[in-house]
Amino acid sequence: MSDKKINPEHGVVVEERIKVKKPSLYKVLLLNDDYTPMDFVVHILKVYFQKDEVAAHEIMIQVHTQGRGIAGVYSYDVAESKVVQVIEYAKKNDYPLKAVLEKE
Ligand code: TYC
Repeated sequence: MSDKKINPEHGVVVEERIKVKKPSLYKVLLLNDDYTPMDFVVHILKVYFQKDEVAAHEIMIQVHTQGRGIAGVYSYDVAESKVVQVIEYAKKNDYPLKAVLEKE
């Protein structure tokens, strides 16, 4: 950002450059395991990551076959809270589903 001002003491235009950093983004990754049912992972993707049935199924299969997959990309606070909510919800249902953050 650049902000030009006339200095009233000497009438010279001075330019102040202010560095504005864009906030970093974080991926929420789901990790594969052998116990969490596929339907439960699809449900998680729909409820916590606003995916439709087709997208949720694609991501679930990606995790199942590749070991991990991107559920969504968010600011740090949102991503962190999604990870906590997903792990807690899975735990409540006795599934070992894991989610982690990764900086973009
Ligand atoms: N591998 C699991 C199964 O065969 C399905 C699964 C998919 C588990 C994605 C976790 O993040 C996951 N039931």
